[in-house]
Amino acid sequence: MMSINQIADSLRRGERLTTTDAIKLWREAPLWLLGELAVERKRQASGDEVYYNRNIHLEPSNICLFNCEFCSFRRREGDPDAWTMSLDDVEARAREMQGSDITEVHIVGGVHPKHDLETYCAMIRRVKGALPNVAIKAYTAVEILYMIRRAGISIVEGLRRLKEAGMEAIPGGGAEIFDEELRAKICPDKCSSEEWLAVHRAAHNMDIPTNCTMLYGHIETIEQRVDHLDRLRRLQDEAPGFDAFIPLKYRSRNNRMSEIGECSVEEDMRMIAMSRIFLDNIPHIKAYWVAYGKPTTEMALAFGADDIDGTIDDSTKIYSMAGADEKPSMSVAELADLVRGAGFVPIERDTHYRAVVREKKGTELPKAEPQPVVVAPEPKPQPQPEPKVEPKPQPEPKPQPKVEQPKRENKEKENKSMAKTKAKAKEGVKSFYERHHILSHIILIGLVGIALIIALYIGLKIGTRHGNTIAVPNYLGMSVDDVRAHAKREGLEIVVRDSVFDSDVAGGVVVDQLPKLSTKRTVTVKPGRKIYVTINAYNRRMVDVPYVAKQTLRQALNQLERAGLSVERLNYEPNLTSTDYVVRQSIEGREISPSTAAKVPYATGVTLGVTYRRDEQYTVVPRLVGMRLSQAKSTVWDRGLNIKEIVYDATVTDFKQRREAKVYKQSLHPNAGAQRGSELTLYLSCDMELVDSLTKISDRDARTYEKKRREEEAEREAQLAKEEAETSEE
Ligand code: V47
Repeated sequence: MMSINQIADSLRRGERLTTTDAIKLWREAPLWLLGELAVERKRQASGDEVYYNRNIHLEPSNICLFNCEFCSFRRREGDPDAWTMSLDDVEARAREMQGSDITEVHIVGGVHPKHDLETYCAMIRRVKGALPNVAIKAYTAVEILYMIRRAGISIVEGLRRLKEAGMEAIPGGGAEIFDEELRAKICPDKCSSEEWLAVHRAAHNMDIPTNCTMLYGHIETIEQRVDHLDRLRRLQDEAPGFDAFIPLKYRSRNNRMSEIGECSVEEDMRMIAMSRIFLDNIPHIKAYWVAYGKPTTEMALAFGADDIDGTIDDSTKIYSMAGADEKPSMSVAELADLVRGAGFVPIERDTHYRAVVREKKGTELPKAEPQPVVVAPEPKPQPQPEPKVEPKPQPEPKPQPKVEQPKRENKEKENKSMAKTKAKAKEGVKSFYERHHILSHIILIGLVGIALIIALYIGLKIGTRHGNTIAVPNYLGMSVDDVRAHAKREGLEIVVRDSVFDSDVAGGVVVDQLPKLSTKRTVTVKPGRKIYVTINAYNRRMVDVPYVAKQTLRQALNQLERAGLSVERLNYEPNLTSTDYVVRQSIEGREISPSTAAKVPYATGVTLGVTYRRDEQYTVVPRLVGMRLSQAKSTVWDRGLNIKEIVYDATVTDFKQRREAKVYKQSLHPNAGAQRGSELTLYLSCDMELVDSLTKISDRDARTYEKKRREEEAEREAQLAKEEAETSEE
């Protein structure tokens, strides 16, 4: 086992922390070392910047079907302090924020027994209607699973409907702690860890960004914390889409775990630092100021956090009910001061971590790397009442203590004499230029020449191997043996740091590398430097096969998705009573019965025997253009269709690109009618301009074929009616 110093050195070299080393580091490393390592990683990810946003939370109800031990927020229906907002209340709250500068509404509440998917979608639509320029980050995976189960649809279909309603991102709540035994103790009713991860995986595959959390500081062990972080890191490797991780400190007031008390601030700092160090693939670590309070949040920035959440405007009760500060609210000036106090540069961000630049309002231009987003102020309500605009927050002038006065006078004198000296120098340069006109030009040309030579030299040094650096080669798609041989010739060392499994990629092929290559510049390293690669595994993880027959196709698909299996083929057979009912299931020709205990490799395809009624033999082809493959596949099966072939164009050359590629063409027209069980071919590309342009064409296609299908349906119905009439005559 490595010593703490060896682990620290490996982290400084940019290596990934293993779970064993993480446990050791968490337990044994001095706090200062964790801070140093975490901040080093934070600086690599986000430099000097620390993010905040202008947001409110909307908690539509505190009535919840689930009864978690740690929750101080939950009430039962009929409790005197239970509340439920109607859709009108939700809209009214959103309207209150018109004319404000918020960029995000975070909606989360209890799992209400009377709310269904439609209610949840309607809430989003009401908020979006009132605040069209604001992003909606809505519903935890726990709420989402509840609503889609109730609707009897797949995760993908549920997310599609929420996205269509206006949901732009998913918050990280409900993860609690993934360890199954502990989860059963503190939140036995909640969805399983696998289910929580399945919702976020599906969201990432549909381009919906999400956050993730962990509830810590109660009865969990360090091993259970590391296991939790490890499951998040693995999911992010497999299907990237987490924007931020938020460690949530357990607050102990008014709940059934109160006697445990709360963990120390040192524990908080170790938690923040270890999250930053371990989660090397999640860009942001958020110290949620509402949960921590301001002083601890400021300290968290010295331990690797780079986000503190937002203005909140006294809109969440989850933490105040559990013992954190009452009425959480911070002005922009206070948030920015907190960040500056810790020595970092405050940047206002939107939900997608783009720097916000405000029109007209004269806010300074932030220097963040991500492309700034220009935010127009939300439209004012009609008819216009007195706008309830918060006075524009100004950095509060710090009161000047009296003893400081003489110092200030000295400073003013100093400034005046500096200004005089500068003016004199300017004067001198001006008169020299006037007196020696030609000489000045020669000097200027000389200086420009020297600057050019220096720039050329630096350029050559970076672009070639002059000097002592090597341009990092692109190893993606090569076999690890070839990579090793090439690296040896180049004077580099290859370390396999992880493996993943993709059935379409040969075993041993490199699917990721660190340092990563950049599209903007050549990445160089010193000779002898280690290049860390992730390879495609030779063998797949084995998973249990669930018995999915004797239920609807949607339910069966849902169960297969959760088990990590896919569909090989849907075989339709006529039936007198039902359509889309699964009657049998097999894998590689082997029939599966309720008593079969089979384990198969992850992502194996299952063949399902599905029924159709004669009058329902046609289904509607979905519009797939613009979707990633995983989303397109679930949508196709959900409509009772099969996939014949998947064709990638020349822009897709490796494993990662296959995950990112989107459908640009489908062999059956969207909205056309097709016999259940029909096959279609999907064409995918990473050329997003092509995908975007064909999405528009596909929209037009969809309208045309909708009309055609309706005509065909009418014809078929008439034909059936005729046939029925003929048979009854006979
Ligand atoms: O899942 C409930 C936690 C979470 C307590 O995604 C408690 O940006 C401590 O997830 N002590 C909901 N924590 C809040 C949440 C969140 C908050 C801010 C930002 C984001 C984001 C997400 O609150 C729950 C649960 O883990 N929680 N009770 C308690 N007594």
